[in-house]
Amino acid sequence: MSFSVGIIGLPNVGKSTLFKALTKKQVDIADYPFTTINPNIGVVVVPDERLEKIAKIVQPEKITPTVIKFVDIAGLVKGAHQGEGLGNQFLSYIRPCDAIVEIIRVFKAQRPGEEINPEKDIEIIETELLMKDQEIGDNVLTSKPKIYLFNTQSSEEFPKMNLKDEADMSELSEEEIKELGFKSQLDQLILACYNILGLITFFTITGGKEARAWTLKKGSNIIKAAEKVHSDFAEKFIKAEVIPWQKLIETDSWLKARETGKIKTAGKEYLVQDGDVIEFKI
Ligand SMILES: Nc1nc2c(ncn2[C@@H]2O[C@H](COP(=O)(O)OP(=O)(O)O)[C@@H](O)[C@H]2O)c(=O)[nH]1
Ligand SMILES: [Mg+2]
Repeated sequence: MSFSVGIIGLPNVGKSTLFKALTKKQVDIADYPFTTINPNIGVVVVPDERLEKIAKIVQPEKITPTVIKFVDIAGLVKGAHQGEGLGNQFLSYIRPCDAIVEIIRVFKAQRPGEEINPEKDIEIIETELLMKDQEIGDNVLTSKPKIYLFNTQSSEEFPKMNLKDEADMSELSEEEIKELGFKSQLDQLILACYNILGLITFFTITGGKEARAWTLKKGSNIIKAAEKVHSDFAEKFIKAEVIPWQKLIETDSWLKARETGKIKTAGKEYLVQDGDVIEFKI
């Protein structure tokens, strides 16, 4: 199970352009079975240098990053809550998402007469979500964590991005992108989503066979982490060995880390920290 982020915004603001950039990027990133679950849902690798560094030490047969899902949600127009556009279908796509990226257009539209007005666009969407929440008597849609992403004409600081360039660049090789001097902000966006979802990452190295990153809600105890890895680890949990990733890198091997007392024993109350490398004992 992975967490999901819905991409929303008015028509023609760059939602599908962003989606394309995110999903194209996967091919180069990692040996991960990239899937477009359906044309609107893509599984995206969460970039993590720590995993690469751990893998360098462990030399595993397999490296498995953690992922989040992005959903390209079409159909938000004024009146969507009353069924305009794709209306209710659109709203039902947002409901299961854990967070939202809302794209706001600040590039000139191809069709004349479409002014740039971020405040107004934000308000239209807010109103649609709010009306729907009021209709069902709940605050499911308006209370989701949200990132406002401004789709700009030129490259600027995050959360301003040039999505068209991002999508165009995603077609090129890493060398070509370097030559053009383009700095992608997609990783920054993915990490920002990870953060607003309140997620942290822990790692397992399963006896040197596989280095793997796992997603966990901030503030979870180690049993919750164990559940992610294997139900047996949770049910038969006795203890775990834990080391912060930096310490493992500094020490250069799991064995040396153990010998020098850098690996700590954690009981079931232990709160997992971002970057912990964990070995479960059952
Ligand atoms: N100039 C410019 N055009 C863009 C940008 N992002 C998207 N577009 C164009 O806007 C149109 C709509 O984009 P699309 O991603 O399909 O919008 P969606 O309806 O929100 O999914 C397409 O013609 C894109 O090429 C951008 O950053 N700059
Ligand atoms: Mg679209």
